[in-house]
Amino acid sequence: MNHNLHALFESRFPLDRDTVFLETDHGVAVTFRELDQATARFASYLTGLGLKPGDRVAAQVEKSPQALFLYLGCLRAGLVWLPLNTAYQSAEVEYFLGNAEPRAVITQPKSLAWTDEICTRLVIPHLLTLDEHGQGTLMERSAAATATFDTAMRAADDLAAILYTSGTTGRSKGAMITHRNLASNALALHKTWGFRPGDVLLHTLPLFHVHGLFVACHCALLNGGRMIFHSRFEAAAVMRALPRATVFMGVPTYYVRLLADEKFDRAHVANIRLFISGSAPLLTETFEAFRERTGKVILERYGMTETGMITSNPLEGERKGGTVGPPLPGVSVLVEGADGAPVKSGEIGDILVKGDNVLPGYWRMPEKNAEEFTADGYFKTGDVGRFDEDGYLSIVGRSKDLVITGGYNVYPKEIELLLDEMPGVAESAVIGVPHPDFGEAVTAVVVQKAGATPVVESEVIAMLKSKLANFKVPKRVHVVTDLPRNAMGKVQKNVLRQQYGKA
Ligand code: MCA
Ligand code: AMP
Repeated sequence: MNHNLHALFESRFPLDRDTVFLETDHGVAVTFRELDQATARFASYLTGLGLKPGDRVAAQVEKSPQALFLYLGCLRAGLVWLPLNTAYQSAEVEYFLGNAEPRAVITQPKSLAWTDEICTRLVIPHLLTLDEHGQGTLMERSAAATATFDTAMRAADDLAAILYTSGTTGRSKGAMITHRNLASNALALHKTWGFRPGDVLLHTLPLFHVHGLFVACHCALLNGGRMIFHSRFEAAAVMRALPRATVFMGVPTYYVRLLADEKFDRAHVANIRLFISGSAPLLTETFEAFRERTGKVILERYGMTETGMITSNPLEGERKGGTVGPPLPGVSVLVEGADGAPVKSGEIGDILVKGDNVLPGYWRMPEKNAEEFTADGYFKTGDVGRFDEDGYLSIVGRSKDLVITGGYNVYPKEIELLLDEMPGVAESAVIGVPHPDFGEAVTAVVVQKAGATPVVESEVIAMLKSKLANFKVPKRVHVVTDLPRNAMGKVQKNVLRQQYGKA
């Protein structure tokens, strides 16, 4: 049997290949026949360049149907997909490319010059472009490639993708994701969320992270059904498209922004059978406000890049606000105390996960694998939670130092390392503070070095903007004379959060 995830998708394609798979916000429709041909062309072209199954293909491209087809073409050819957020700057990208050693890189025309320099330094043989309209050298050169392709044989444990996640040490790790991981999770979600013929998914998430790429697209592909594909989330455009959709997925900020528009009401959502939220905590007040305004109960689920989706509130039965529901079928979740034993329901502990959805490990980081898994193969999520008496999980905190802003993860250490190198900065602490739109906002507190050049907020922000993806840049920088510490000398970030939480 071929365990290539693409073979599973193909088995679910509708018999009538003229069925529409995707329509864009510009009204372009793509049928399953066109999808099949586009992915075959990419697979033929890339294998024609000499790329072999297991080789990595990195892509830092804006969302477009072609970007999705490129991902699927890579799957089809057995290549390993390495998606990169378009907000990443050159230093961040150089680290990822140096670590993953892709054989081909696809970038945006506007990033070509600096990406070319990186590829030359790292001796990466193939560099192509793809812009937000689905144009570029990739399209030009692959246009003549064969539009048929025999999907490459893959074992279940072969790699399908590598996704970089930042770490608490400030160093990013490549999460290795296998065909088994993706297939098991996609099948569990498709079933749990009751995808059915005729469903239309309104897709507004970015394509370079798990939520938009795996959770959303895989459900639509398994359903052999239609997606309305918006290049980005924009509340007014979503409100216009909702009446033609049946399912919508988003991060909590999307729901906050929809509610912020007074015109958003029951008429917009009448056709929607399921609103799903994840990637960050959905505030109970947002959950309640959405129910009140629309009559619809958002289904919240919980997942991670390393594990795919872990739990989900039910389709049928009660969806409890403030919880992320019970474990998905095939996923085992433990909440453990400090002694390593599971705690009773109602008690708080560390969340551990095991199942076919869980990554086999980090790319070329065996030491991380030893740290992040227990002896019996459970992955340590770094999230802290509790089960209620009905088996619903609530996330009550994180043992990892992480800020989630608008659904994007920011590891404070990465920013603190850069701040500490600045002239005039003695030390720093980066925290998340409540933010009405992004849930949490990144905030920096820096200690002025005595007698050194004064630290100026706007200059700190400008420096960070030149080095980091924009969503990681602190919205505020507070300059202080010292940081609060506990008896062990550890910075008390909880005290800082209280102090600067209202900024
Ligand atoms: C943009 N900005 C942000 C964020 N996004 N600041 C903080 N947090 C953010 N998330 C800033 C930019 O730096 C810029 O600031 C200004 O906002 C405008 O940028 P723009 O790109 O125009 O913003 P936007 O289009 O309004 O984007 C906001 C957004 C977007 C729509 C909420 O961030 C988004 O789509 N987030 C979804 C993230 C996602 O897909 N997460 C899933 C990860 P300046 O002008 O100063 O530069 S997967 C995952 O977490 C797991 C597996 C799971 O469970 O799903
Ligand atoms: P990522 O590294 O982008 O995969 O983000 C994974 C992290 O997002 C998890 O470890 C959680 O901390 C957080 N997360 C995802 N979904 C939820 C949710 N529904 N509620 C709270 N936190 C969530």
